Amino acid sequence: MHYLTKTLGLFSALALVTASFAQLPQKLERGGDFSIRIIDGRYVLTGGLGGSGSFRSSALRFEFLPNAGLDWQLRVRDLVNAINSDYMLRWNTTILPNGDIRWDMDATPNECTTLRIGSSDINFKLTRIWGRITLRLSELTCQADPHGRLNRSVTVQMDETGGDQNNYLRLEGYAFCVEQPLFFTEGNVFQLDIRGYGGGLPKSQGNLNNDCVVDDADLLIVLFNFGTSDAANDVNGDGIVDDADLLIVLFNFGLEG
Ligand SMILES: [Ca+2]
Ligand SMILES: [Ca+2]
Repeated sequence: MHYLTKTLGLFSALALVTASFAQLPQKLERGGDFSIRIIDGRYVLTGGLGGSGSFRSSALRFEFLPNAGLDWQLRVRDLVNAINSDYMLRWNTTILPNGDIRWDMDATPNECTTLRIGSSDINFKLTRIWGRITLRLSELTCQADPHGRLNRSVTVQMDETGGDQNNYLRLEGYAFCVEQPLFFTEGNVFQLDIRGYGGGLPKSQGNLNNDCVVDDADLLIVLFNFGTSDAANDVNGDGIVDDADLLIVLFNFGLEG
């Protein structure tokens, strides 16, 4: 009996350790979207077109794709401002054994678009673009998105980890859209410094007061507004606060974002 209790105790201890690793990616997914910014990086272009400089982005918001875990997508132009293409790039997720998130993207647009060099737009056939981002998740106290892009509080911070081997962006194509070796151009982005925010719980999960937990405070808000059409307190956004909203709060009761 004593032995059994000890064994069970060990199992629960292990389960707790596993849970703590799994928890942050799950929190991120429950949030539904995230904000991310490339604080700094370097790019080098070689071949048909040459050049180098800094590579940065403003903070942007992205939603996770429906029923696809932490996968997300963005347009080429959102990733590389200098390229005027709406081609969608999908980032596929791997959660590494240590809890880090790895996003991989590899696309072959084969599109004649433009690439801005200095102040001029040069025709450029983007044949392939690919990259990898590896982020370490850490827990934040519930607070407004420091990037100011998400309209709810966040609980997870993400920072790039693993150096250039695990954080890079590359592209290949042809200057002037002329598919000759002379015009073949390669782009390499490295020394990336990336910061992201996510987690928290959206209103749609029953967190009406934006405090990153579904609890009795949210329940009271639904009860006090029961039967009204107050959009701020309408969990499922169907125009009325009713038993459907109450059920969402009850079903998620105790959930922490
Ligand atoms: Ca709440
Ligand atoms: Ca409702």
